[in-house]
Amino acid sequence: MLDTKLHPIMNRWPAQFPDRIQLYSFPTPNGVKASIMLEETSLPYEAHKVTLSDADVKSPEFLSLNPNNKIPAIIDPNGPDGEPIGLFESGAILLYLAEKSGKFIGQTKADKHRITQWLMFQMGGIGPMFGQLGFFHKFAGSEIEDPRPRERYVNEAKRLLNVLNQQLDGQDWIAREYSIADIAIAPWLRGLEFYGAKELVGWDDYTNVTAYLDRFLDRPAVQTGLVTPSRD
Ligand SMILES: N[C@@H](CCC(=O)N[C@@H](CS)C(=O)NCC(=O)O)C(=O)O
Repeated sequence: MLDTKLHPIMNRWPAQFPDRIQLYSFPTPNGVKASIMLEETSLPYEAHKVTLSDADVKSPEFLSLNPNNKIPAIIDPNGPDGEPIGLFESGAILLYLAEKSGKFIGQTKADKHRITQWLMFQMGGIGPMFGQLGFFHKFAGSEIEDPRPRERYVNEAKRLLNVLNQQLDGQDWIAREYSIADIAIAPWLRGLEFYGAKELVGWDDYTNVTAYLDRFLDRPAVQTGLVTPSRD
């Protein structure tokens, strides 16, 4: 194992336990995917708070790990072949931790591909579309007079919720058994509340989805992951 103290990010966010997975994150829908997965797998880790301010995500130390200036990111000091590995993009982190732990990625190759399919559905669909909905409904975009951008993302969010609602008919989890697809999707459903957009998308009509989110939030690992690292 290489000396992880050599990574520049550790000058700004020092590791107390350099033999553990280092998580650089903030409790947002993308950030908590990594902390929930680490909690669910019981892999030893140390969490560092990296806020969304430019002073953190655009600092040279953070950019040395993720040139795309976004949380979450990890360093595993004991990666493939015992060598350290740094990773960003929450979907890549979930796949990596699933492979490392052998958990939440299904039992068969076919399961694995179905779970990956729903993970990508979140990464390419729910995440970007709900994120834009938040921008045009709650944040700076809400001041734009042209109603079309907001309408577009409201309609797209509804369409995606409908796809989820159908998929969850008669099953508890998105790819039947609990998996990284759920760890990716459910935090974004909770995000609709933060955006004040639940009524706007007709949340209560998606009864399979609302029950699914409650089921997810009941899990102890999820409850811990949602507040890791602490915002304080
Ligand atoms: N596709 C990326 C998106 C990550 C992302 O958008 N992170 C946001 C917080 S949820 C962020 O760090 N924003 C800071 C910025 O854009 O400056 C992933 O899934 O990891």
